Amino acid sequence: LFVCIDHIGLAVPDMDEALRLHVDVMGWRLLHREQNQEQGVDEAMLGTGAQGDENAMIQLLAPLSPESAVGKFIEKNGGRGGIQHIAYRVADMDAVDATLRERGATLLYPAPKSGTGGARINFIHPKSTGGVLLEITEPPAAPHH
Ligand code: MC0
Repeated sequence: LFVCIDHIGLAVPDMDEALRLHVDVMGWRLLHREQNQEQGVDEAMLGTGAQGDENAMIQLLAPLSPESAVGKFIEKNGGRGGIQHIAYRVADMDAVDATLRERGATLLYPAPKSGTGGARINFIHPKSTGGVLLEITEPPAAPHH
């Protein structure tokens, strides 16, 4: 079903501080910035591999409001950040969506929504994955560059 791990989503209370840590200290490259109002996030995508050949990405997610999914996650986590989701890349969202439903997974949205860089995204509820929020993402034809 899945092509690879597309990215790991880290909830961060403070985007500037998180960028200093991950870019200035860790040395990852900033690939993409975006605000997604529907998801309630300010997002920074970081490259972890050689230029243009990412070995999965790291996605920093700062909440746009306390009521957003990431805002609630941070609140429940005592105000600290943490791993909010893991995103599996798929090549054919509609086929994978149908297969997952057939196999009993609980998808959050009836139809895919808009994600980073124009990706099509959906989520599998943590209650049907053993406690981890899983995103499935079909990147646009020319992702992130
Ligand atoms: C909640 N739970 C989690 C969790 N969030 N478990 C693992 N990872 C998470 N991130 C657990 C709670 O602890 C609770 O377990 C149960 O799920 C239900 O929690 P809840 O508090 O009732 O539910 P909510 O209101 O926190 O909602 C959880 C839900 C929400 C997954 C439905 O976070 C959601 O809609 N997520 C999808 C959207 C999203 O995450 N957007 C941000 C990334 P107990 O055992 O206490 O019942 S946007 C993004 O990533 C885009 C930009 C992209 O990549 O392209």
